[in-house]
Amino acid sequence: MPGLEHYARTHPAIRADFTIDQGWDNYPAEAHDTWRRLYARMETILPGRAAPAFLEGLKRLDIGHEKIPHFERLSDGLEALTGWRIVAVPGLVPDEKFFDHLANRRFPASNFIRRPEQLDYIEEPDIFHDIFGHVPMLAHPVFADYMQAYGQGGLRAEGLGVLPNLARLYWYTVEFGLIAHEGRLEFYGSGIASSSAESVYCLASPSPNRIAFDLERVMRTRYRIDDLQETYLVIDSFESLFAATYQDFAALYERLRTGPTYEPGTVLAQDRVHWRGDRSYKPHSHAV
Ligand code: HBI
Ligand code: FE
Repeated sequence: MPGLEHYARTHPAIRADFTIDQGWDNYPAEAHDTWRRLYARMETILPGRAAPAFLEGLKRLDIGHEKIPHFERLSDGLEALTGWRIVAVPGLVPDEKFFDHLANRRFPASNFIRRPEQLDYIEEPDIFHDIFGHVPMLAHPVFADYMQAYGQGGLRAEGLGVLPNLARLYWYTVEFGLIAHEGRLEFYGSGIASSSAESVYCLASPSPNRIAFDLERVMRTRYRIDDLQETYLVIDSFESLFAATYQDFAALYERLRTGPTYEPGTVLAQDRVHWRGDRSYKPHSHAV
């Protein structure tokens, strides 16, 4: 994770909490054009696939099709709904800074956008992932509380050696979560909602497993950061997700000190399986 000194070379005005000014006036026309193309592409894919909560958030926030959104303006609308604001950061920030922002209902969003030749894939979260992917769900009252609780839990977990476990919870819910809704699956995860390939694959492909969410199970399951997922975890509702995770994790962390860690594609006898993947898609990378 880059430190303050690293970012200070390119962002001399970076603050101790790793925030910077968004610098909206400095985006070249090409940057707005990349936003417009990414937005237009996702817009045709979302109906019938994205959870109503996501679509509702997108609609209520008026994120903007044509130009990169202005964080202050967008934050005013978001704050009126759930009390969250968006702050600009230059990229990934250290875990404890990230958790501190979330615990205070501030979502750190990268201020840069991918280059035109990176339309389909980027390593680091850019403004399209952070804003289009994450912010609609922050307009949902229960999900907004879940995100804050995750930040508070992260701060408490510092130094306990369990951050990899906690990061898996974030990955399989906030980033790549599916939800069962009226007998069908839909997605709410930001990594899905900001990817034209994964937003189709996650629901339509026979390849990945789709397994009911279980807290200890997810904390024991590795994930891939640079490929389509082999397993998606399915929640029944945002209320049940919040209820399952709003507890003191001390006893759970104690259990996690021993016992198995599962590879991303594993299906267990105890799993409630919505769909058992045929594993026809072969991932080309390793899991973390
Ligand atoms: N920083 N900007 C940014 N965005 C993230 O999603 C992020 C981060 N720092 C740490 C982090 N995520 C994860 O490692 C935590 O969920 C543990
Ligand atoms: Fe993300």
